[in-house]
Amino acid sequence: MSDRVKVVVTGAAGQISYSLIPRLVDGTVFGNKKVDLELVEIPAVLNKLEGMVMEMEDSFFPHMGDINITDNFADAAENADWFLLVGSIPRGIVLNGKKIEERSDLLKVNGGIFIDQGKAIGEKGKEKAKILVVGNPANTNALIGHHHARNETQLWMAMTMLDSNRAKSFLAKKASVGVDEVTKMTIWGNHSPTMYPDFENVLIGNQRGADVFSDLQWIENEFIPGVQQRGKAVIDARGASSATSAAKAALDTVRAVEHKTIDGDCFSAAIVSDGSYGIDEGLVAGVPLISDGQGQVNLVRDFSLSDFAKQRIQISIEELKSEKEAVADLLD
Ligand code: NAX
Repeated sequence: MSDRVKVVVTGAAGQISYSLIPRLVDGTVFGNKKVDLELVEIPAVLNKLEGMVMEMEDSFFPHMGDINITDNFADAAENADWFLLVGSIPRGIVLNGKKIEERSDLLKVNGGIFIDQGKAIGEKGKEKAKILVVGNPANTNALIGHHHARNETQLWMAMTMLDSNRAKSFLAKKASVGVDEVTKMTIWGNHSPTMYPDFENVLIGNQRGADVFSDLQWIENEFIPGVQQRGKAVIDARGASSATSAAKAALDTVRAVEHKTIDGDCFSAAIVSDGSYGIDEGLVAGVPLISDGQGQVNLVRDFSLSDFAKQRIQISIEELKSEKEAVADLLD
């Protein structure tokens, strides 16, 4: 196994990346490997990345390998093992004289970025490279990227770990246990307010959530909407979207893939559906996953879903289907 790992991060001058990048080289994610970093940004903010590189050099990270900044994604993709696609165009920005406000415009503008990035990853990224899409709309961006990559050895994921971590925190408080006692958490569907946090299959210690959480009023009126709307609550309170917790979630996802999943646990990310659990084949939807720690990630296939869960998941799947329709012209 190589003693180096090459990681490409887009949106590298953004607020999530500011928390994320230093922690990629602190030795906790990739162990003893040297981490080569390719930091990608749009030309207008490349100079900000020069400051980032200086800070990285000034931080004394023994695990940091080469660090390069570029606005050329295709060059950065060459032989990369991991792609953390954080970069995206936010809602509200004016592009070519038009304000990007509608979700359909947002889908198209960001989807467009993922055509070229997908092609470059498929052609130039390593066989079995791992791709984590963080930039929103994450699931549909991943759908577009995967479609254009045309490389089935690679694993495309969209991030639902932040939602999963949030859900664990809500459930731990309710059950009066530490967050470390909450395992086997899955976010089903889209990373959007339709996501479904699975309180029934989760484990609190050794007990199934379905046996622990009998207060269904709380589940329906506080837990599910609380997790679904947490991103907005953070924006309302902080005046900016989640950054530290989003960076931690991206690191948790990389760690979950790189290390063998503990028996009986799983982790949450959205991957391309093979039709299991009634999720339309080809959609990128949140599901329970396990890793063998050797680069192979598998779907956990034996979750039982109540009618309530199935109905909630279907709402999110319908949303993913409509997002796919909205970007149909980007999928040729
Ligand atoms: P910022 O606006 O701070 O940073 C985004 C960066 O991306 C900017 O520096 C921009 O120049 C860059 N960028 C835009 N187009 C690019 C391209 N084609 N190539 C390379 N870089 C490009 O946003 P930040 O707060 O860091 O959030 C980044 C994305 O994460 C947003 O789309 C956000 O909605 C999304 N999130 C996703 C989460 C998830 O759980 N999946 C949670 C957190 C976050 O909201």
